[in-house]
Amino acid sequence: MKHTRLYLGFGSNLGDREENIRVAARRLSELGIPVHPMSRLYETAPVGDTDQPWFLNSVGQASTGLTPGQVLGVLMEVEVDLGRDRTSPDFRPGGPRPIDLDLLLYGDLQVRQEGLSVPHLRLHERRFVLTPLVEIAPDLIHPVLQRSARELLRECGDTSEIRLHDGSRAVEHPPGHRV
Ligand code: PH2
Ligand code: MG
Ligand code: MG
Repeated sequence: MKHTRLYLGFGSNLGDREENIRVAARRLSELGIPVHPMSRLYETAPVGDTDQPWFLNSVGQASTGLTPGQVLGVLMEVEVDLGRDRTSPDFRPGGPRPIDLDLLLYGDLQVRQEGLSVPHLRLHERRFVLTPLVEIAPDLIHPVLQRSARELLRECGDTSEIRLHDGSRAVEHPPGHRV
């Protein structure tokens, strides 16, 4: 079976964020999307809807025989498994979530259709994606923009705060932001 290399974005800002990301990666591997390598975890200020807790973000590489549509199905299954509930009255698009799994890149594939956009539409605009991506794949070429991950990070206008997660649970957050 033909295998394709893909890149996944991991984000969490509710509950035990580190555990959520680790469990998600393990579940993905069990479901046919072995994630390796995975970047370190980054502590990132929320982008877009800023009235929510800080995120932990990471990016993982995987290789799979699954189609992009099948990958999306698996990502959604794991998100739901980990408590993501899009039907809850508390749910807001772009708002807080125990886990967010995004298909960033699927080989050199370019698709723009309802429910499936690869490369991810905002990948090049987000330091919380580009910083961990550069850590594991600095020379990766974005198939549409034709620039490496490293170049995209250098040219990215996003100035929101991001720092390496120190692995401890005693992380500082701005006043009013509880994890
Ligand atoms: N995800 C969002 C919206 N804003 N901000 C950060 N720092 N990290 C995220 O993963 C994130 C976000 C919607 O997917
Ligand atoms: Mg996302
Ligand atoms: Mg998402």
